[in-house]
Amino acid sequence: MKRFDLSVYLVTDRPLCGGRALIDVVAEAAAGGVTLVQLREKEAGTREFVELARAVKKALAPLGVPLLVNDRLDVALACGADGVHVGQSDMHPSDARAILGPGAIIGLSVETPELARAARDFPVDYLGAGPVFPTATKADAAPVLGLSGLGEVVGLAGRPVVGIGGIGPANAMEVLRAGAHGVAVVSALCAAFSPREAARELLQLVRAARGVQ
Ligand code: TZP
Ligand code: MG
Repeated sequence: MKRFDLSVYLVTDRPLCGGRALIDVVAEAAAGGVTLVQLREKEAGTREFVELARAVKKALAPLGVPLLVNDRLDVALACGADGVHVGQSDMHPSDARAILGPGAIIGLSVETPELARAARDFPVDYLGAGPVFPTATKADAAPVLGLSGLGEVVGLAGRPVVGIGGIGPANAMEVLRAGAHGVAVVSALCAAFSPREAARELLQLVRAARGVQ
C-alpha cells in the first residue's frame, strides 16, 4: 500500500549542509520527525548518486520515512527508492508511472495554477507548488506564487499539495492555512544548526495548524 505524509518534507541540498555529511543531516532531520525525504543532487555523478541514495534509503528505512529521488528514475530504481519527484522538463509523469508502476510515489512540481490544472489527469500522487515565498536556494526559481497562488493550486490540484520555497518556522502555519498538506523545505533543515530540532519544530507547527496536538 502506498502511504506517504507530506507534513514535513525534506528536500536535500548538499552544499547547504556545510561541513556535515548529508547522510547525518538527513538522519538527524528524520529523527526529529521529517515525514518524507527527496534526494536532490545536481552535481553528483551517477555512481555517486546511487551510492548516496542507497545509504540514505538504508538510514530512513527503520524510521518508516519514504525516500524519493529528484528527476532520476534510474537512480530511484537502483537504490530501491519509494518513488521520484519530477519537474516540468523532466520525464513526463505518465512515462515515469509506466516505468515505476502503480506502487511508486510520484510527485510533480508546478509553478503556476495553470500547470496544476494541466496536471489534473496526470498519474501523480501529489503536487509540489512553489516557490511560495522568495528563496535564495534555487537560482532558477520561477516567480513567487504567494499564499493566494498556492491556494489556487490547491483548488485545482485534485490531490495533495505541498508548498515549497522560502518556508520555515515563521511561515509554515500560513502555508497549511492556505490549504497545503505540508511544507517542503531545503535550507530550513539542511542549513539548520540542529536539523533534529528544526524538524521537530516544523512538525509541531504543521500539526498545530491542522488543530492536531
Ligand atoms: N523548488 C522550488 S523553490 C525550491 C525548490 C527546490 C528551493 C526551496 O528552498 P528553500 O531553502 O526551502 O527556500
Ligand atoms: Mg528537475
